[in-house]
Amino acid sequence: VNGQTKKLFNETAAQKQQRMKWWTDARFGMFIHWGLYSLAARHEWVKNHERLSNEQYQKYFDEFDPDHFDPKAWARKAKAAGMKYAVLTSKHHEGFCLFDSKYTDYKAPNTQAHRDLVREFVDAFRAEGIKVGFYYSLIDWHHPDFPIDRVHPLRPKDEKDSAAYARLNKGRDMAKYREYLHNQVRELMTNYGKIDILWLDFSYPGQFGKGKDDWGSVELLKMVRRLQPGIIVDNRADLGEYADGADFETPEQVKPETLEKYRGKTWETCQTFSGSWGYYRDETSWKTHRQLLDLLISSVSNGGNLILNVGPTARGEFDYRADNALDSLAYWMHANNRAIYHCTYAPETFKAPAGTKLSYNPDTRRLYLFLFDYPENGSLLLPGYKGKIKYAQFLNDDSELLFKDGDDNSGDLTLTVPKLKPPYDIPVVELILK
Ligand code: H79
Repeated sequence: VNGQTKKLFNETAAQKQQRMKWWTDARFGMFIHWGLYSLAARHEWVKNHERLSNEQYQKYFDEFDPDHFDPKAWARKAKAAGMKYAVLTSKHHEGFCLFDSKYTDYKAPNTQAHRDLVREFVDAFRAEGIKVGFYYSLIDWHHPDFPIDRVHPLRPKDEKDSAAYARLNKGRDMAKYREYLHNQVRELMTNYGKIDILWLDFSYPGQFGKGKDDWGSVELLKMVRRLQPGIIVDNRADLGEYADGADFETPEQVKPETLEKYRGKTWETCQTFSGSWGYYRDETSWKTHRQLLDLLISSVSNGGNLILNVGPTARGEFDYRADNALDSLAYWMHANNRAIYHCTYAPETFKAPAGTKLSYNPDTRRLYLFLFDYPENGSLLLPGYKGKIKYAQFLNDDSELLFKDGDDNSGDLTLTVPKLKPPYDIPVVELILK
């Protein structure tokens, strides 16, 4: 508030950059939202939206039976799509734990699954060489000590009535919940080997809200980094003056055009296929292949990551729409991932012509031109590129593209492209700088 910031960890900027290098290079990850809400199949906030009590929600715990759960298949699909890390909801706001916690009975081992599903996720993804992370909800709509606030399913009808909150919260003790949350995060950071990412969600400080003093965020972060020194942690625990102790910003479900303002920061946009994070059977708002590609390309070309979410079904598999979307991304990434990994925004001098976006690999000094609109007339004018390009090719087949520096003083370069568009929704041209 007073603009003063304090250091939470003894780490230089260069050391932090080193710790995060694999992640900033990766650019593309998979989010997985899976829990009891997958049975309701109408949004992971169903308990909140429909103001359901624990008793009303109990049927999902009783019926949870993920007989098709096959995390190796999930991991293969993530890998094929070019995703380098995966983050699973160990516990979402509903409070149900996919892992075996000794601090609760509200967990997968006590359902018809009869086992720790987080452990199987970790083993399967690690085996495919994919980094693993845990999403852990700070919010808990099941725990008896979690005080009812303005975001709780059991919030009073008049959401500003402080007397009503006081009545509802008799017997609820935030200190006890805080201890529970710290205990569970300690379990997650202790029992599953090396964990690469922790994704805490989320804070809403202010009246009838919750923030860093409720979560004990500063102590929590210290514990996490002590147990997992290499871990990367998101920015949603509300660290206040210690905000520098968080590793990345988390623009959620934002439009690709808004990502330019994050240049120079460390960030990851989290996005869904259809709007909801949990499996939502009847949702019809699925993004097209082109929209998904735009999210990935817009992230990289503004120096950030994309974590794209899958909401598996209650039986534990990806539904056909998620499979189809991932297959299309796999096809595109197989041919074009050199424009994604280790790439960022292009140096100032290179502007993306209309209908294109640009990324840049600073190590190989190669520019990537994403052709959102394929040039109809067989050529593309690149303003200011004159004299700067050594070689040009399509990325999907390394086939040469001819180009010519302009002979006037405009600084233009003209790239020739074939009539036949390569079989990719958005083809990529690789420009090797002199
Ligand atoms: O796990 C996924 C979502 O379920 C969760 N984050 C992703 C990764 C999420 N859903 N919504 N949100 C985060 C933001 C919610 C904001 C609101 Fe509010 C809750 C708007 C109104 C109620 C914050 C709290 C602003 C006012 C109160």
